[in-house]
Amino acid sequence: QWEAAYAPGHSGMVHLFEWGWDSIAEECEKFLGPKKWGAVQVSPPTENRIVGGQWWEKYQPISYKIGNRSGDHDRFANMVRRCNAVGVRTIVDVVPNHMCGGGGSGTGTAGTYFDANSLDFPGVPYSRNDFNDNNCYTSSGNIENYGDANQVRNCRLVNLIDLNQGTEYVREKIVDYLNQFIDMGAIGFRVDACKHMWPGDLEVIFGRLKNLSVREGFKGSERPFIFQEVIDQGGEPITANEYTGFGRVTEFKYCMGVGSNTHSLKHLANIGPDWGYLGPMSAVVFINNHDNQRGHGGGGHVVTFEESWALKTLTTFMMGHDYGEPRVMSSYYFSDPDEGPPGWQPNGYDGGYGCENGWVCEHRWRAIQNLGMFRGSVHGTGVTKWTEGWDNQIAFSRGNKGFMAINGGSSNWSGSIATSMPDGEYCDLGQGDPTEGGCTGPTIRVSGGQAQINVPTGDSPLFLNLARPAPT
Ligand code: LAG
Repeated sequence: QWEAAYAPGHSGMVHLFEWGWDSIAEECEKFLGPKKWGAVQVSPPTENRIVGGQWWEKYQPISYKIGNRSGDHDRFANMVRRCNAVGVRTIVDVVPNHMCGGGGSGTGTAGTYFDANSLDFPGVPYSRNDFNDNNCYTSSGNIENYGDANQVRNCRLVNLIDLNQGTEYVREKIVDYLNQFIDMGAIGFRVDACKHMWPGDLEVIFGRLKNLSVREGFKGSERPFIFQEVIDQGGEPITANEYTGFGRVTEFKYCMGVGSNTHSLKHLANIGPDWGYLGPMSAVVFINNHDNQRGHGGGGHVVTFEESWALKTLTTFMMGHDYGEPRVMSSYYFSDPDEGPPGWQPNGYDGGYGCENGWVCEHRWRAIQNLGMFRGSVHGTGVTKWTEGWDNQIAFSRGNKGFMAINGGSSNWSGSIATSMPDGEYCDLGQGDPTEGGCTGPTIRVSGGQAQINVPTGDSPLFLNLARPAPT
């Protein structure tokens, strides 16, 4: 439940936030597969309440049927298959903490009726007894004080009707909800709002999930990869550590940690438990996520696509370093923090493949696109030969499999840098792609434990990584 079943040589998650299923399938085949990314994290696929087109509608479940503006059940299944076929796994964002916001009634994105006044969700079905209102003692019924763990877990989060995962019935429904994705060939889950659920309940639910699907090509012994969203930036009684016994947990402190060190990269050498963070096998790390890039979910200064130079530098570091399981955010431009994705349609939405018309597509940036390939090829090694230049420059090796140099300074960085790579001529994945005959970009020579590097300063390129020998 801690390791993602990536295809050999593939690594790293890309969150294709709000993309449609057809577009994701195409992106897997044309880009993410060839570039050897490990997995896509997709937005919640199940039926949601229709509010006004905001991105956060998808965090208001109406039933566990697959179907919303990203596409229907068959398109989703087709996407998972097409991505698996090119070595890219699917990680599903699931929302088991709650149903929709209280009040009103209507029909969800897959046509299912609900009544949020009487707490009736016939699509599952859930009714009044399945919810936590009777276990919450605040006057509003909402979470009022994050200093009280009981409230945080039993009361409503921003008025979202709170499920009681302590009951056998609700547990069963959630297990079925998640297992349907495993049957389709998904490898795991990003689990929303785990701080708001009791760890003991989650342990039971995750423990009952099926192993990955043999019919969809897995060995039959692999557990689903679980990572739980727990926003723990310190200062509250609930900590991320309570959740590490049954899956990984989002390490939100990492966003702030890297974000405040873009001008002192050398400080990042020992980022991880030494900084009071989760253990390396427990943490999922990221530079920003879909919430904190727009001022939701936590807060504090995080580096986003708006600071492209810093984002490239930090993403390179994150993917190159061995702490945590990394995720890259792929965004769309927005002016209103609530606004939905560009060009969304109520039904049969197609994400506008091509990374144009309002999509940022950080995962396609030159400096970022080959980082999955790099990480996939250094699997199983640790950081060696950490080296610092004088002007915010760092370099390190990943055993004898990879080397990375990041120039965050204002001058070019050139010379001989120590590496544990064997002698040879290597493709600089930051600027070029490996080909049959060599490399479409510059190559780097390693001899006698020294790499001859020249990393220019400026917006791009910022780094070299030498995962691949360039055959001559
Ligand atoms: C999370 N963490 O546990 C996310 O960090 C957070 O962003 C999610 O809220 C939350 N879980 C529920 O999945 C998001 C938006 C909220 C939005 C909510 C439900 O950040 O703004 O609330 O999803 O769609 C919206 C309105 C609220 C309203 C609520 C219910 O913004 O004002 O009370 O809907 O009607």
